[in-house]
Amino acid sequence: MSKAFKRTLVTSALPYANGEIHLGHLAGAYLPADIFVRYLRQRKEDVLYICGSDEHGVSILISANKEGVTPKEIIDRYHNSNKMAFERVGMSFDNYSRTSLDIHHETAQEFFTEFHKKDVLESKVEDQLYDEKAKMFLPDRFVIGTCPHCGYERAYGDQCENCSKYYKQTELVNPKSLLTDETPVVKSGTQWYYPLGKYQKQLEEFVESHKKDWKENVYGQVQSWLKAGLSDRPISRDMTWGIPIPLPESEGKVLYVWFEAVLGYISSTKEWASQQGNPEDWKRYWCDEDTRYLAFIGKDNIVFHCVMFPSMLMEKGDYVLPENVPANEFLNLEGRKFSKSQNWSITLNEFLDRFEPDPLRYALATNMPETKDSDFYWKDFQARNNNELADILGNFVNRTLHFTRKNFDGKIPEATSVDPADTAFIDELKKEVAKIEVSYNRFRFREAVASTMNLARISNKYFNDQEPWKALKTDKDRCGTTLHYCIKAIAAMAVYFEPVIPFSVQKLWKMLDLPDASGYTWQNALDTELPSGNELGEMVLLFPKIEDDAIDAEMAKLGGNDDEPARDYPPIGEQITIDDVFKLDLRVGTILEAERIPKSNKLLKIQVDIGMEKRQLVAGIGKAYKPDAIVGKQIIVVANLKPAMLFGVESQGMLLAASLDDEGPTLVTPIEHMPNGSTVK
Ligand code: B3M
Ligand code: ZN
Repeated sequence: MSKAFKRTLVTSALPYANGEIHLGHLAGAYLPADIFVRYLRQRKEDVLYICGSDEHGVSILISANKEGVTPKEIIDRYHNSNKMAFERVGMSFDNYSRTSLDIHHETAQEFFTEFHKKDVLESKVEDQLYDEKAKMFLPDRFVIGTCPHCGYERAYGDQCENCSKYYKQTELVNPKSLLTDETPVVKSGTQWYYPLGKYQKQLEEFVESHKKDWKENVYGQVQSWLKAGLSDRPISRDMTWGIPIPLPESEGKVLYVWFEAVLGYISSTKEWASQQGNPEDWKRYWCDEDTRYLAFIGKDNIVFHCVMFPSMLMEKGDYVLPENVPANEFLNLEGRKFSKSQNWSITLNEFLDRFEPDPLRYALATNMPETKDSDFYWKDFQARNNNELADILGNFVNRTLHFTRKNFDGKIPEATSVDPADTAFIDELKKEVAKIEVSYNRFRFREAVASTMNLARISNKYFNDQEPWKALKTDKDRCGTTLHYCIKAIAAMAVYFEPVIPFSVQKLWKMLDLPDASGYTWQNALDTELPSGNELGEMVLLFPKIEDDAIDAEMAKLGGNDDEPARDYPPIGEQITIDDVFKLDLRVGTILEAERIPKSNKLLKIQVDIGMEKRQLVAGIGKAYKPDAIVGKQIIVVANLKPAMLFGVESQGMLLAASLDDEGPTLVTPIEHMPNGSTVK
């Protein structure tokens, strides 16, 4: 890092208060931030960690509609349960706020009003999607359709969850209202627009200045945005749930959730400052160039944090911009996306009802989706606990303290017979600590945590090499010295492991019962003198083994139906006659070749033999199938479909595939092998 900052402000994305936090969320924007914050606190740096619930937006309204309750009921329920889950897993927020608070409404309205007064905002009459049955303009999340960029069929009105592109709702192909299932019409309406394009140059400079320190995925995504050119974005919506636009002529309109949610970081900091009895102190973090601001998020939020929010801060002036935006990729569960409706999920609260937080933190940290998507596997979780936390770290602590109790009256032995091996041991630990620092400073958490466990590996090796059980009989001073150094290593590890397993570290300090443990810092832990003769505290088992039964029970629950399956069945289509059915000419064909269409992770270009001829098809099955996996398979082709161009490639027909919710698509195939060209009726 080039600049020397005086303090660090860390934020984690504000989760929507319309669902429970699950392990995927935790691994994305929360655990890495918490580990980093705790690391800085161990270094005694000035750091503030801010988060809260995102309580507006259409997704909350949709949840409320589905359940037939008020949005307020939804946000209260999930705000409280997520706040509790975060506490249980040790998220050390200095403040966890909520965007429904007055302080946030005021902050967001202040930004809007100031922009409006400065004539930054433009009121425009634009085409929008209108639901004639519900008699309202449809906010973005109330519409789904096919993404104009990648062909994903459940893309929202403002952004595609598949390719992350951001577009106008009228660009959606085959839009459908989520309120009524009707096809909306295009109608003109008035909205407030934010001139994102105005900041193009400033944003380019800002992003370019971070080329070296931002993660590749973040820098790359922002670059492609900037290259495409930024345009005006509507920031008002016609609905009642949200922050009212503070203008008489805009009655009935609220601020677009993303315009205000990012400002939630600021209002949460204001709330914190008031609670501290120093209401103006938030400015120290937001309005002082000596602050380093780090925004931890998931990859689907990159554009809002790297483009939209910084431009708003630039326009407001006097605010710090994010110095880094370490966005993680996604975490899957046992090889599949988390899905509540398919019961392929585990919420954080459920998890913590059955297991301790530290093994979870450790297992997720070793396997974070840092540079690519990764998976949580139950067996891996068990192995990380049993084979690493218990067998490496737990074992070292246990053997050292047990030996000391048994042979030295439970008192820290004096180091009366120091040997080069002891100083070499400390040096080796210091070298590993230096590696951990480098990794943390580059936001490489997996690497940092692996090096942290090496401290316990190095310590076990030292214990084995020194063979204190032999020295006990021949040279008790030497034996005591070895134990002294082992206890010194444990105290230091309490510091270095704290960011990852804070609950166990509390227990460690109790077991050591050091009178002034608070004097330990990241920088001095291995140089701090141990008070020889001091009595150790009670021993406890740090990491009980997790049995196979417990893991098998969790795996058996996945995909099961003990909860009501909340499937989103598409409605049955309009009735047709047998003549309509016979209009379809369906043929059996064999896939000869398949390849991906560049820039689309969904579309495959497929060559099919349908007996009398070959056909080229473009099919949206690229997420479910690797091209190689389908070559040779027999499929069913709609052979008399008018050819169409998709992504610049001609598709001469269509193949049949089944899907429901986010399950599938799976190819429909004849159960016995049939000659190509056979008709299907
Ligand atoms: N609530 C989206 C999400 O939970 C959104 C983040 C807001 S950050 C200001 O993924
Ligand atoms: Zn897309």
